[in-house]
Amino acid sequence: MRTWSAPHIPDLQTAGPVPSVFDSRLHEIVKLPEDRESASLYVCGITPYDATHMGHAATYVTFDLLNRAWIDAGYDVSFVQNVTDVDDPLLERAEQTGVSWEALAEEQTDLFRSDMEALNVIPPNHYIGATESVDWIVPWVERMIEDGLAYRASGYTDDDGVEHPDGDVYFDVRAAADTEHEPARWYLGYVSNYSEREMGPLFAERGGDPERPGKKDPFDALLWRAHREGEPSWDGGSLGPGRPGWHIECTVIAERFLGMPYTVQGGGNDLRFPHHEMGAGHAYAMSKNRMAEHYVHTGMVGLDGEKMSKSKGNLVLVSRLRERGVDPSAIRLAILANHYRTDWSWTQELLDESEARIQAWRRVMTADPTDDDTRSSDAVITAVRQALAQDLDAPKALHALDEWVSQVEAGGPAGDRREVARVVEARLGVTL
Ligand code: 5CA
Ligand code: ZN
Repeated sequence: MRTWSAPHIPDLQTAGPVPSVFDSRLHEIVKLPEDRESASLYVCGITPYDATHMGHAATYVTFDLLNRAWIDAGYDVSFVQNVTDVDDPLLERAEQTGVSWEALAEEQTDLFRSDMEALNVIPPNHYIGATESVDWIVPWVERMIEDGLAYRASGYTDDDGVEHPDGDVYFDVRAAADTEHEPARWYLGYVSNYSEREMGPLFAERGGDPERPGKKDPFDALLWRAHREGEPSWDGGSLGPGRPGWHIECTVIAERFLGMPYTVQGGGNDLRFPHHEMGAGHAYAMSKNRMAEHYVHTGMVGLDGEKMSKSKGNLVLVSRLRERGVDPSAIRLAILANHYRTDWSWTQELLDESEARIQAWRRVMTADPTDDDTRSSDAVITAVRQALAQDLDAPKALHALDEWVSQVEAGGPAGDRREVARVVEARLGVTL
């Protein structure tokens, strides 16, 4: 798929530190990449309806900070993202609103691209739709069936009397668990560390179908959905016509463009289970390898204290703010004012503070240089880089810059203002 245009990233005079980030699987902060000259990143993309809300934006800005940290440290970064352009929630929304699912996906993906561009998010090297990946997915699912790691379930009649055909294919979570390696490369709970008691309700809430008759285990995840009347479908070879399940889409796209294991799998906390759990299980079934070396997850963004979600309808859309004339740099700064691992809420006050901040920064950072003594600017540049290298601590970086700005406004030494501005643009992605 088409991506979006890349922002300008100024070249800095020296290289930045290698970042350390909290791995939510290991539950500790680790330096990454380990022992490599390049880094690879897969960030789960949107399901294109109701995009881009502030939660999405915060998640993509977070991984953009990681990408920028790697670039600053001198790494080559391979970055891949998907678009879930066919899945149940998209089809349901299209039906409710009376538009075709293709048109809805295209319109929302376009909006997402323009929002990412406005927010200075570096585009992925490969931006791949689920609908583009079906031909790559089918052979993997066929092989999982041959290897005894997936099975075809029989049809059934649901509670509403709707008949479902034979041929849905499920991933066998018990058969697929790794018993060959020490430490194991996958088992149910490997990524999320959740107990099965915790997984139960999350699986049902987040697209799983624990009650579906004919499954070997309630946690078995859908790999291929046999064609139903009125649903889009693709040629599935020996699987028959149908469409892919959600998790296998990301696994196959990541495997194809990054190989396994790649450095970081990223997304919001809501993807820890089942999505990243099952994706890692599919990856092990396909390749006997781990999917990713590290898992990084962002906190959930709400509105005025409530979880922001499509179902609640309390969405703050980046495009709406932009239409109202809000400066995208202020939106980005509002996101950066919160640590990516905390859950936080969007408020008007946060936006007001961010608008005041960008104005103060512009006053100081774009003024003419006044002194050659660069101790003051060197110190703030080091503080910004160190804060971001220590678990992407953007609030700490913002605080260091605010202090420097106040001191300069109070008549203190500025040093090389232009280099500070370049660091702000390169590392925080904020246009001055
Ligand atoms: N298409 C799948 C991933 S393959 C999906 O989850 N799409 S999404 O549109 O629902 O979400 C896109 C990304 O935004 C995911 O990484 C998700 O974890 C993140 N996200 C969704 N809601 C929020 C929120 N309220 N706060 C923070 N991140 C969120
Ligand atoms: Zn995904």
